[in-house]
Amino acid sequence: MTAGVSTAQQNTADSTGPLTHHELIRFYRLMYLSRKTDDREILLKRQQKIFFQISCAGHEALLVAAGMAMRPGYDWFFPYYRDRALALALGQTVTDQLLQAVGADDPGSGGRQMPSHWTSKPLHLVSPSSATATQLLHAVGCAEAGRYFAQRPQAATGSYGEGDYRRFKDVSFQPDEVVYTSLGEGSTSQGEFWEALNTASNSKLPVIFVVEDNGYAISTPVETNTPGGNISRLVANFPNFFFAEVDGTDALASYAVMQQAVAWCRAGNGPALVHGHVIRPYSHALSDDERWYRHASELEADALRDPIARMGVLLLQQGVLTEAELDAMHRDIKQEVRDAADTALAAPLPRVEDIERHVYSEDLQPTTAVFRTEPQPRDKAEHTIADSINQTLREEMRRDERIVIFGEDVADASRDEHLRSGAVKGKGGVFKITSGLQLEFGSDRVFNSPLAEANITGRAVGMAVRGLKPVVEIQFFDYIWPAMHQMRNELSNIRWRSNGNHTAPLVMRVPIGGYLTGGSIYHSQSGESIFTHTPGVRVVMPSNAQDAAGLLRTAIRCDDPVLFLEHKRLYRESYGRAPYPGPEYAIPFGKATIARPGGDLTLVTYGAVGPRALQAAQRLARETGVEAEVIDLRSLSPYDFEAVAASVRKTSRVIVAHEDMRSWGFGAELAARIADELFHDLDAPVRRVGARDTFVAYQPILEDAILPQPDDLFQAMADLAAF
Ligand SMILES: Cc1ncc(C[n+]2csc(CCOP(=O)(O)OP(=O)(O)O)c2C)c(N)n1
Repeated sequence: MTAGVSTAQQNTADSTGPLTHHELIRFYRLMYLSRKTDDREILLKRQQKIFFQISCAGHEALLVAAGMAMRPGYDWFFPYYRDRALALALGQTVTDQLLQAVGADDPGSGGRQMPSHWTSKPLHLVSPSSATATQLLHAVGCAEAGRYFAQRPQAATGSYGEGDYRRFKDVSFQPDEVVYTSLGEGSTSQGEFWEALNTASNSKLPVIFVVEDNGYAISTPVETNTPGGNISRLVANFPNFFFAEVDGTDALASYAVMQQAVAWCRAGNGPALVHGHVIRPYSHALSDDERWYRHASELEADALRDPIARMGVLLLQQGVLTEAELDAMHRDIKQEVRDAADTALAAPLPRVEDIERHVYSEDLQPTTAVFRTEPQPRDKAEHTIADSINQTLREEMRRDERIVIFGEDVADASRDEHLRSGAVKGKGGVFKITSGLQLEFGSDRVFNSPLAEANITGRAVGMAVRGLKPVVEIQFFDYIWPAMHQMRNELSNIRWRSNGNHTAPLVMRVPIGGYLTGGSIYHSQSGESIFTHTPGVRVVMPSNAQDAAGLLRTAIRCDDPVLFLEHKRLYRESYGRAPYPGPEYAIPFGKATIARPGGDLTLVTYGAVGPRALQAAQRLARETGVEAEVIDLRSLSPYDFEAVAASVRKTSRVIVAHEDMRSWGFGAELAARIADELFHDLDAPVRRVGARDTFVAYQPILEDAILPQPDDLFQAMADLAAF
């Protein structure tokens, strides 16, 4: 089908529908439990016993409907902060919710997350961030992973050795699993909403998007976010979707559309979008007072639609409960919430000593000797970095069926019938690094993404949470910025914020750097220090073919997210060519190499400055007799301070040189640390060489002046030697 199906506008229901009396009572109970938990949190916040409150009030009917229509621990859930009632319906306890509110050592985050960040590993509630709409792409990636495992069940099983991330992922999947994700109507303005609909639609993925439309995004009304004021009208042309717009304060109507949406997705028809009109009786959060920007008449109209009051009346009218039974239930629930609050307030607090736990994997550290193997070249033929990366990807994909590769133009050809017939040769990336991989491994393992970097990164996070190993490509470092939000706020900290419950070990390969003669502003950028300044992500940058193979293998096999920076200028240079070191060759992260030994001064560098520094060091030795030791860090986070310190203790003089701008660059941190920790070993100030504090210009004479050249490095070393 090419157009989505839509249910009747504004579904309503006034009978008790398909639910039994028992289910109706459970439905109401969950709604009331959610509201009373919010009320208790508000009280606790006023008593300064918790530190933040944001409520589910007014959204309960839609969310209990979703929870009751889906299966915890079977389906997957990527909720947002309003979804308390969903979490309760799935089986999360009030105690767990209040443990998070008081900042106790709660099972979902260990005191790291604000309240309302619903997390439970057994229930498949995946730890959300506070950013609006990022979770939608994770849901898409999760659904892709579920489908992948269903089609390749053997990829999910297998026994693996000590140095293998796969030991830590329980890859369970269900052939008809469905993925839930939700957001407010304001958040549909985020690009990631549209990027998620794009892939869910194109790939007919079983994802239910629930738009909880309470008419406001903090103080901004719906028409400011959504042209025409109705998101259902805007999305209606996405193919393959089931669409439903419903009064989300009507419990039975909500349940009916949720059931239809789930059935649509389970049957493999494609995704669904349920747009529920709800109310927001408690302002945006406790720090907000909506009377500042909403008229009293609006609030009164909303109050008439309160979902709990509506369902209470329905239960009485239909004879499901008597008033006395309803009162008794209310009393029970209030007591349950009071007891849970007492338990939460008395619970142990997280330990300060544990702050740094779960920044990185504790199970498999890429810095350890597990990843140290000797090169075993099959022959002496020398290969470029480009060939070495392609070969490593190929061999790792042969070994591990969980690896998938995607990104812009990385496939040989999306229309693969022409590829298979040999009529077209295939692209395989703008730098041809992934050339031939789709042909060998198939279009479900190597495929093109839409032109959207957040889409690539967010989907990869969702896949990695489920146990796939995405090795994605960002086409140019210059265009990594749309992915930055996903990298900084999701990829880097999902392990930490969930206290180790959810992890996303994946690899992002990124061509970086200049010296291209004409690369200009948007094809020459560096900027590695922005990522080394982000905890939770490993950053490596090889400068020769052997290191590229060894570091990439460690990146793929380890249990942490890795940013793998590939210098474009070095891809096919004769410098750095090496025999291919074999299919098991790995290098631990955080180990530098001495590219040139010397006793008079130390130059620490990495990337494309490496060969320029060697050239300068040879000239220095020739012309002045000064022998510089050149250290290639290879790995930037973690980096090998021990190697730097050992060299500085020997030479007493050090320069840190890199291609990126000097100010605020990677060298600033390294120089500061050397000055701090090696002060007594130094005979001269710590010097830095880096690019000018501009962007890189197109005209070659400008590019040469902006980026550090061998002459600059020579001069800096000569000056330092003479100090
Ligand atoms: C990317 C991002 N920008 C801004 C914020 C701050 N913020 C938190 S909630 C919110 C409003 C969200 O409104 P809506 O999506 O309609 O959901 P609602 O809270 O109304 O349920 C904003 C702007 C954020 N969390 N994330």
